Amino acid sequence: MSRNAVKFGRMSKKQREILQAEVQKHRLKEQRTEILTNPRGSNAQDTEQPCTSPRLAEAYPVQTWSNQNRWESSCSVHANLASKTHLQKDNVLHQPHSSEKLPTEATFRKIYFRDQQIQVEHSRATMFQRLYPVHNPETYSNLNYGSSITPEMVVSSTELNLLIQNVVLAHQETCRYRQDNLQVLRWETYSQEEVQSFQQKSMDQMWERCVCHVTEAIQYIVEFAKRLSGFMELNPNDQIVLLKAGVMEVLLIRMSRAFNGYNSTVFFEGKYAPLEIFQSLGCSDLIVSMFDLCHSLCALNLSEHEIAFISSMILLDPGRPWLQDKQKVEVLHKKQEYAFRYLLRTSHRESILSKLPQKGRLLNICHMHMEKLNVFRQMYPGIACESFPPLYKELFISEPETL
Ligand code: HC3
Repeated sequence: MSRNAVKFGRMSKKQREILQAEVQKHRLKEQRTEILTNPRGSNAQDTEQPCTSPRLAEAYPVQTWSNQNRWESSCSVHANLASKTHLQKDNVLHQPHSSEKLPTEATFRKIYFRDQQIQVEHSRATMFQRLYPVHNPETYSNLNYGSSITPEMVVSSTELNLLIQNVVLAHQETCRYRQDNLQVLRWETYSQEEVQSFQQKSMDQMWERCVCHVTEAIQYIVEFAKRLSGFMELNPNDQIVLLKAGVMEVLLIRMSRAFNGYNSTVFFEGKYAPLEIFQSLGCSDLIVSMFDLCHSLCALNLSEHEIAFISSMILLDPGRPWLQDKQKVEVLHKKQEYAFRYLLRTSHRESILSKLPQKGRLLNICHMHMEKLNVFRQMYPGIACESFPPLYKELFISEPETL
């Protein structure tokens, strides 16, 4: 999208699409309000927004509120729930099930996680739309609450503490699942029959499903980046460069939070899943590498604060190619580094620095992911083109090919 087109009032095709998406969003908001006040009303099912395509809709049949699999299998439900405000969420917590039997285990999980959810309602929004929502033009320059920190190096402990607060809060506010909730569920694993039923899914079905979840996780990471002090003050090109280069690495770090190192399982669609569950994706070497990395990270017993800083430093990496204002990113990165070291010093955890996975290891997994994606695209060109969410395509499929 040409940024000048926005600036000078011309209406490009993309911009028209953005506007249309906005109108659609408002319509959906109205419909959601209807669901909140009338959760089992006749319109409730019509508002389901499949995350990707009719194919996915087939994979996730529309079900009723009391069906156990509903939340676990549908991205659109995540997106719907996530877009509610806190007030609305409270309403949902106390009202929708009142006319029903006791909540099922799945709905319990749904309720349990809800307080952590943030706005991810444009499940089809691209990176640019995410960074600069049309209705909120001031996002780029004014809204960064960390902007009081000057560009100079931070030195005082007060400033370091502010920076720590910023990174930790950004992380807390943008994690799909709370650590304590993940802990509670960590022994809830899929049965052998359930594993087999995942294994029987076709390759394309499983890819669509995983890509949908991965994209949702990435939406949260974009939100995390936006809340990092100084990020929104970078020029738009550099924001996109940093996100494109860093999101997958941060996803891997975040994955370790949702990983149980004792039985090698990862939280997936409501339960902990062994790597065999992903068999039909046809990329076991990639999944093995991801699981191995999680093992190494889990062995470090990283705190949420530490995970937050590792993530922010990955995102604000001045070494990424194609940065226009590398220096500005360098300053931010240095500040992060000071604050991280300060945090580690105060918690006597400096020793973890030498044990963190090497950059190359993360990069290697990202390359493997790209390779597997390319193989999949060759096998199923239509699916990658038509059914993958725009954000995923924007990040992992280069521009001319996405057209
Ligand atoms: C299981 C998963 C990786 C982990 C993803 C996590 C648990 C990461 C932390 C986020 O906060 C929440 C989250 C959401 C989705 C989870 C992913 C779904 C699929 C992926 C597998 C390892 C398969 C990856 C396959 C492929 C080829 C698309 O990358």
